[in-house]
Amino acid sequence: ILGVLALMSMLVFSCQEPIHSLEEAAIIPLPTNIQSGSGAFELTQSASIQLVGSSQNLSGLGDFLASKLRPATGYELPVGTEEGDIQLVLTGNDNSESYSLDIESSSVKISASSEAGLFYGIQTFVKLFPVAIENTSMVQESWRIPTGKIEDKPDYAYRGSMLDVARHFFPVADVKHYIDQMAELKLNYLHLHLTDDQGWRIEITSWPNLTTIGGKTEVGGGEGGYYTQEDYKEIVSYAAKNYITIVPEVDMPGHTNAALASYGEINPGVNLPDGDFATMKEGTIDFDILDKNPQAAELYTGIEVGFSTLATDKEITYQFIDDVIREISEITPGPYFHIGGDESHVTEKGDYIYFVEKVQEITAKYGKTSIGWDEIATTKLLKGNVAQFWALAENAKLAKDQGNQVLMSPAKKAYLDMQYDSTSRLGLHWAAYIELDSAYMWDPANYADGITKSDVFGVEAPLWTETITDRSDIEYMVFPRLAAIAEIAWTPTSKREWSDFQRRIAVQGKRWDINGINYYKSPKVNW
Ligand code: TNX
Repeated sequence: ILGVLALMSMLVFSCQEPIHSLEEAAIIPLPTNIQSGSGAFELTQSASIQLVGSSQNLSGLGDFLASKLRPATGYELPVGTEEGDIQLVLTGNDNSESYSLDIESSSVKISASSEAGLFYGIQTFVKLFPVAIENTSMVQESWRIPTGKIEDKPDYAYRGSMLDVARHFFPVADVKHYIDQMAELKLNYLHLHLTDDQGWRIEITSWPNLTTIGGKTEVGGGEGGYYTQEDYKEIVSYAAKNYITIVPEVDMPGHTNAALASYGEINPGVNLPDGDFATMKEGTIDFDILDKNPQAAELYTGIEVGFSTLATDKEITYQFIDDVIREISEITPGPYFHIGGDESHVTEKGDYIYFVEKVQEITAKYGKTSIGWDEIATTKLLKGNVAQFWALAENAKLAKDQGNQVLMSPAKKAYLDMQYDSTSRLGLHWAAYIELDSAYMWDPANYADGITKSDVFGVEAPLWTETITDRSDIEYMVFPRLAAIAEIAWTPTSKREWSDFQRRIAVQGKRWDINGINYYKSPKVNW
């Protein structure tokens, strides 16, 4: 009897019941509109994918869908223009990210007026199948999904995450893996925090020491690393295939110790090679030369913030910044360049304003819109530039009052490096402990005093990596919270419900299990 019971429980465990209506589907982010039908569509051996319409990558989208369904089903799923059971219909070529998904008992139609919309429709479709669809080798299942119709579009056009590759360096493969996970959640911007006190992570050919010196370490004294421009291009194009735009950040004028260690001339002040400035007699030293060439800073591997600053009053600093922004902009097809601007505690206020205004001009000269941490709103913002709210509502308000928008990343809700609770092995807690329910229950349009929906540019969840050293650590801090933030960015607040999210995230956990993702098993969820 025991043996029979064990066998039965194994069976229950291994074949998850197919869902009986579309409303039971566990899709994250929750689609805006779901109408259940009364039948079922079954994906069978003979199924094929039909492309309707034309665009640069329509067939790539067909292949993408096939590649999601082939491994677990073992079906061939040919992709072409002949009549097929699954139709991908591209009806236009605009910026919309909306899609509709019609499931009838004999066919499925995913249609959209943009490739991105089709991509999201595909992501939703795949998640209607039993979770076993995630397997990379064949499983016996009945691949049935309920009929009905989904119409869906995002609430915010900018749905992002940030990865801090400066405090700890992560190889290209880890970034690609992160991109895959983001794409499943319909996130569309990956902000790479490429520079900080502890490391410079992007090759700048005109200033090679940035990587040969500044890239050689990280928090805790590890060996660091950097992306060559070829690596960066590879990340950009991999992201683009997932309808994700890269936003590069060069944090300045603070958070620049790695750059200051690489080149003496961009350091503030005059540091004499040996000896004491005060005891030098006038006429014995060439102040001009010294002023151009103060000593470089020491490399830094701790986790304090706010101690470094570029020289804001030197021509050479702006030449440096011009070169950096030019080189990175040339290999960045996206419209945004993040200029940092946070925690510049050792830059005089007036110098900070002068600096940030000048850097915005340089960014604009290279055709990019600037994004910066909320402190940049204390300067005059160029039209269209964006302040990223993380701490100070009064800064968000300053941006709004200038007619600029705010990207919402409140540290108390959206910071993925915050510990879940006091027992978390990784993370910091200066802003808050953020359990999954806390990460889920807030509204970007109603969070910072004085900021309303029309002021909100979008939502972004940053992962700072002072305490994070590898892919598995990243996954532990990011999941499940990134799913919560993705839903906040995609699904209108009026449609979101914590109890329903709890149900859906538990199913998502099963998908993560199959994919080997090291997510945090929050006690708030019945996994
Ligand atoms: C504050 S948030 C920072 C980062 C740290 C982070 C740690 C912001 C704009 N600056 O430099 O990594 O806290 O949580």
